[in-house]
Amino acid sequence: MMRIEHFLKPEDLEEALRADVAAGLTAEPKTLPPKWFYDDRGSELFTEITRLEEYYPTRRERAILAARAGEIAALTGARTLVELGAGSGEKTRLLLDALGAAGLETYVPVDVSGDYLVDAAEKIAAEYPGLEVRPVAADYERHLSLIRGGPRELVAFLGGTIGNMVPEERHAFLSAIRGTLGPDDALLLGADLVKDEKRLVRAYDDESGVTAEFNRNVLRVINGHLDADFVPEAFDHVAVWDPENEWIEMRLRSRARQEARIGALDLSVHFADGEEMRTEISAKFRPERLEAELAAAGYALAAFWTDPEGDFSLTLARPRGDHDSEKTSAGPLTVG
Ligand code: AVJ
Repeated sequence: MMRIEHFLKPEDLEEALRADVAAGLTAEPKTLPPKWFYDDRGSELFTEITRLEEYYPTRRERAILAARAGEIAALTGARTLVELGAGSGEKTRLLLDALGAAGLETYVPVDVSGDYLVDAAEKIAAEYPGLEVRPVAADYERHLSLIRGGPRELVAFLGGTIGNMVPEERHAFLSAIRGTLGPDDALLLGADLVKDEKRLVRAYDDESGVTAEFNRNVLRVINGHLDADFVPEAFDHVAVWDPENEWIEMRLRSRARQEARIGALDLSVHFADGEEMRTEISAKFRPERLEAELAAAGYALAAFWTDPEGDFSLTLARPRGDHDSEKTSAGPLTVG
């Protein structure tokens, strides 16, 4: 059995869910954070999304990694790979193959879901004999400083999940990662790019309705864990492009006037007919903005890659030494 390091116990997760749901459902407008989509069913639905014709990000990021993994290995000489939000199996393997050939010693997958993490880590350990696999169950937004990396560390945050954060959260998160990095370490960041609105909306509102089910799944998670009685089918899936913030917003729109009871919180929530509740933002970036945000968080770009279509980006960033912080003109950071 693989040993797993736990900074997050199942009770902590339940507690975080309660707090998020209590705050989000009593706010005006109501919101729910996207991290609660991913129970077993939600993770399966997300995997299904990644295979949809409309959902390009996973395929594009995989193509960039396939083309650039060798360069990433050469540029970083990484001996430790820390993957935040691990589990993107095939993409991980592309990295492990290239980094492994160049001297990678340790792989530290970090994820909130312990069960899933152990399964994935055991598979990888079996496929890469000689690689030390050290899974960590943690909330990377809260436990970053507790995660032990190693020398010549590469921290990978892939998939475009950075887009789930609002600008202030991104800044805090990128700065916190920066705080854990030594001069020989690096960050590998996957981020989706601004593009034609139609394609963006289609990617989050697919023909077959998989994303709609994924969106409604947050209500099932709340039902299951907080003794709630949401009727998921009583909410419509909505995906809209917000041109000001340059993010896709997913919402659940109540199909009628209705009440939901959340037993574990002793809370009843009223929804008006047509009321919309935000469940996710997925921000899209322009390269200049990404660079500016990274600079503001204390990084210098080592490489910036996109797929041939320019749909998705992969950035390799290094900590910027204090001495050159003044001469970097990061440009205005667009926050808010
Ligand atoms: C896993 C956060 C990168 O924002 O594109 C997919 C999640 N939401 N379809 C994204 C998601 C709707 C996805 N991330």
